[in-house]
Amino acid sequence: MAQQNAEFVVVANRLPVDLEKLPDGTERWKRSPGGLVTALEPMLRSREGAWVGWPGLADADAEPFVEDGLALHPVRLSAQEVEDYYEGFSNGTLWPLYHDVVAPPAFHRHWWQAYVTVNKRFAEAVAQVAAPGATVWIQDYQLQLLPAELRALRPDLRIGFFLHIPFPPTELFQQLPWRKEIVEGLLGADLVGFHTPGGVRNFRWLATRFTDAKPGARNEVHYGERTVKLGAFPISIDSAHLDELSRTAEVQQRAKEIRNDLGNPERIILGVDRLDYTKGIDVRLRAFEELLQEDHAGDAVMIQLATPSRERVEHYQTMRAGIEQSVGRINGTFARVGHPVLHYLHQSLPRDELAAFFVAADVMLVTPLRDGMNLVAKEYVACRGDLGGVLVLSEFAGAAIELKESVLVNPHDTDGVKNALHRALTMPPEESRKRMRALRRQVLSHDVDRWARSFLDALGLPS
Ligand code: ADQ
Repeated sequence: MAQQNAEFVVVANRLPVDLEKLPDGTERWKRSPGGLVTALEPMLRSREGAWVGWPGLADADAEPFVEDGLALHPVRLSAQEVEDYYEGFSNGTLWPLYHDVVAPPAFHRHWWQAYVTVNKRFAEAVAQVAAPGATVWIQDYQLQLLPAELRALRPDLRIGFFLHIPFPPTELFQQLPWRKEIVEGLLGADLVGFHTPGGVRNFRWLATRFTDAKPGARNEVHYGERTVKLGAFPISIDSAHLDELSRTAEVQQRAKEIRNDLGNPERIILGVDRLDYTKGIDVRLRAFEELLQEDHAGDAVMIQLATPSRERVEHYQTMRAGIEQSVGRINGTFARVGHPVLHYLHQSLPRDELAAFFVAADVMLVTPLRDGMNLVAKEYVACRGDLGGVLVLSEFAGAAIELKESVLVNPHDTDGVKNALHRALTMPPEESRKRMRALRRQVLSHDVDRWARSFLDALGLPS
């Protein structure tokens, strides 16, 4: 393994590449593009960067390698660890707990043990890779013990942590049997970042309640000899690139084809999500169904695109069955032969195809019960250079703080969502254009580069 020479290290549960096993038993690396990789790649490449993460395949003994100047360091997870640390504690305990308990979290001691073991393994891997005095940026809820574990091994490092999901209200966080350990883990960082000021407030209160940390200035706590900075850094997307992609002749043409394939309805309603119970897909299906029952949907067709996600976790299997049953019921009642009112694709689509759907959609329904940020809302706005389309957005998405000119809804209020959908379907173009113009001003001026830069500035990494 390369010895302690990376000046800037990103650590995430997953590497930016996936290891795939082919049917003949051989393995190959496949790039997994994402906003985070795009935003961080230039910084990583320009300063001897390294990325530490799991390659996505259990029991894989992959060696570190360099791709295009970026050093990739795989961390091994056994099949049992994938089950207990990843599917178990990360996605069966923390994910529902941090999303306002919209599904009941399970607390299992053997899941917790695996979480501790894997976090320690990540700490050892990073300690081997980081140069003296290097900057390390840890990503997300799977690695909340890593800041303290790493500091114990390498007190010379500058450590930042960013949480991509909401940090929950204090009463909910306190359900966690290992609440003190998690807070102490995070306090190992020099800077702990959240999407929203609410996350900062909740964490600050818990830090002073469950550890010896003392409140400092507004966004600080004093912990032992150190000061830990806290901050809100709302993540974003590669706005300019998506704007450009959506304007290409190919994407514009494809958007027309989609409308044509749907039978040229008056209005297209769109939902795009990872298939996750926090995203409120059921909420919007119910609102659409009721609008159809009341004969207020006009000539509208709805499309729900859902990327397969966490298919081995039980809550996800139950939710998927429920959604697919609703889709069947709605079409069974309201479709005509050759004209479904609701199209459901349980598929992951390429970027340009997704952009074409955004361009085609007259109403974008984003109704999570709770979401750290929600990038889909921002992607829709970035694709609407024509100022067309109306965004309906849940108040419980982090994005609602910035995207105030959307039609904001409470996803727990079915009548409210239904009325908002109706309002969006019938909104006068002058009003929708005005709103979209304001939304675009926000999204295009606050992109993912600006997000990364503001976090790293606060952490003290020189440009
Ligand atoms: P996610 O929960 O995955 O992210 P989100 O922010 O909406 O949620 O990002 C999903 C991404 O997947 C988007 O880029 C979207 O375009 C893409 N996607 C969804 N469905 C797709 C499909 N069918 N085909 C192709 N692509 C699809 C977590 C948090 C969020 C936070 C992000 C970033 O839960 O709250 O915004 O991290 O911090």
